[in-house]
Formats: sequence, structure tokens, C-alpha cells
Amino acid sequence: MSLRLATLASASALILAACGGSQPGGDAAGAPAGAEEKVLNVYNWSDYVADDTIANFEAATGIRVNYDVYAENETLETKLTAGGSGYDVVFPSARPFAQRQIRAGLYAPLDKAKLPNLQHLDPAIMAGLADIDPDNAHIVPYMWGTTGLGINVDKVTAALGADAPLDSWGLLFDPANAAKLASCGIHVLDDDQEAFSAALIWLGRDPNAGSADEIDAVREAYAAIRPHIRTFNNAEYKDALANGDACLVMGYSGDIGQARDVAIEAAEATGRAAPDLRYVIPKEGAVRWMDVIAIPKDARHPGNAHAFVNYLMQPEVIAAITDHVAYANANLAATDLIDPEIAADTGVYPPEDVRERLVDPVSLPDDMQRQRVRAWTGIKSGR
Ligand code: N2P
Repeated sequence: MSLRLATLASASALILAACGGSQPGGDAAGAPAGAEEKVLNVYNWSDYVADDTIANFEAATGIRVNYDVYAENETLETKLTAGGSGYDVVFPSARPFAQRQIRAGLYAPLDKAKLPNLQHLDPAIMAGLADIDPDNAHIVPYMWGTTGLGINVDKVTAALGADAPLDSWGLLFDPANAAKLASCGIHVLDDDQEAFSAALIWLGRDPNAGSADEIDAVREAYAAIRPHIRTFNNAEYKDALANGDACLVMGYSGDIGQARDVAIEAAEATGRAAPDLRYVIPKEGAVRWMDVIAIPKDARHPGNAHAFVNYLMQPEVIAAITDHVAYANANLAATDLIDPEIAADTGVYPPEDVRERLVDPVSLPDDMQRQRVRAWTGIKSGR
């Protein structure tokens, strides 16, 4: 090569390196080939980290986080299935969502060498996930909780009397109760998985059944109370319970704990008495779910994603999140760091006799699942 050509060649290599994005291994923000731009795109459930979790990660790593939230597993799944979501870290529920997403090849295998904090996770929970994710290759457990009832005790007992069945799904599914509570506000989750399971548990049936007979039974259960339900939603019910717009909600355990905290703070600020807001795991039983962390296979910042996943597994970090969101985490080393009031809250960490009444969701065959989703759309619209 002549000197002139050699100079040209290295000049163009320099230009290509400076442009970054045009080189394999480079990226749009101009990081050199082989390095990741300091950006991370996270997609999580709403209200599922502490106020300072993201800012602390950014300060510790210099990685800028774009943080988006969703309220339904289906929203996440639609984006993942379409491909090119742009997200680097996501938080699906393990069953049946992550289960079928792993099967569909939507997640990248974890590079465990980059996740030393895996050592802190509860081995029993890890083993419990191995049937849907052999060798725990793709998902890391994040938070777990139950789906039950959030109750404004004063309003509910005012409507139903002092002997209101505060410990039963009958508060919602007995039409006589729902009719009396309609005016103080009933919200139900817009989550077919949870709504079907709750109705089947109330009916004394298997919450994971999906035959036509079960679908009819669930349809009838909701038809009887549909006129008394104000709305179906997965996030607004929290504020509604906190500010008195709802007196009975079907909701996720920690969200109801958060509503109680918000109501207490508001009461302190105004000098009024806080309402008695309670989370109840009904005596008939309830669903226990586990949300997990995963890296989509098309993530553009897998290095940053691993740094974030590892950060979330630091005992101090995850303990602070549990304190804030009132959900139990899967981190054994964090146990002693959790606020004693949260650790003793039986709605967050149910005692053994209650755990015996909890059911894990299972993945239904595709056609049954489709029928459930169709039936749910009809139930919500009152058809
Ligand atoms: C967070 C609710 C997540 C629980 N706000 C649903 N798995």
C-alpha cells in the first residue's frame, strides 16, 4: 500500500470510529466500537421501585436510564412479541407470562459472571422457577405478592354493618354485598388472569381451570355484580382507595399497602384521622404471583442491563424498594435490612397457614387462554 493510500485508509477508519453508529459494534450515540453508550431503557410495572432507585443507579454508574411503566403484562408482551421494543430490562410476571416468553425465545440468556449478586437470592425461590426456566438461565426473581381485597373498613362496615365479611371474596362476589357497596366505589383489576382466578376461588373451583364450564361460571359470577362495579383497572384503584373514591378493590397486595401509606401521609398533612385501609387475603384463598427481571434478546445495551439487574440484587437496594412498594422480594440477604413494620406485615409476608391457601397460576393451553381473554372482554363491557 502506498503511503498516501495508507494515510487515507487510517483517516477513514478514524472517521468511521468517530461516527460510531456506522460500524458494527458501535452505536448511535458515538461510543467507540465494542463499548455501549451509557444509556439503559427500562420497562417496569408502575410504582415498582423506590423514589431514588433509578437516580442512585445513574449516579453510581453514569448510565442514563429511560424509565417507562406499564400496568398490564399484556402491554409488555405485545411490545416484546412485535420485536424492536428498544427495552433493555423488563419485569414480566413469571407464570404464565415469562414462562411462555422464554419458550418463544424472547429473552437473552443471562451472563451470570456479570451478576455476582445472584448469590444473595433465596435458593428455594430460584429452584421454584427452574421448571419454567431451566438453570435459571433467563430470569431473576424480583418481587412477589398476592391478589386480594383492599378495603376501606369504615365505609364498608357503614354500608354492610359491623358483621361485614371482611375476610371473604363474598364482599365482592355476593351480589347483595356488591349492591350495597356500589355507591362507595368498587374497582376490579383489568387482568383476566387475576379476575378469573378470584371468581373461581370464590366459587370453590380450581383457579387454573379453563374449560367452557368454568368460563360460563365466571361469566355468571361477574354478570351478577357487573352493574355494581365502577371500573376495571390495574393502577388507578390505588389512588381511588387512598383518596376515598373507592371503598372496595380487587388489587395487588403491595399497591394496597402503598394506598394506605398515601392516605396516612395525607391525613397527617391535613390533621385529619387516616381511614382504616386494609389488605385482606380472603379466607377462601388467593393467587400468589412472582414478577421477574429479564433482558429482551434484542436489547441494545446488554452490558448496562446486566449492571442494572445486578444493582437491583444488592441487598440494601432491594430492601429499600420493598420498604417503599410493600412487596416481598426474593433476596435472602435483604431480610434483616427491611423495615420491621413491613417485615411483620402479614399482607406482605403471609404466615404459613395463609401461604397454604395461596395458589400459583399455571399456563393454560393457548386456545383456553384465548377463550378466557375473549370472555373477559365481554364481561367488562357487560355483554
Ligand atoms: C406494581 C404491581 C405489580 C404486581 N404496581 C403485579 N404483578
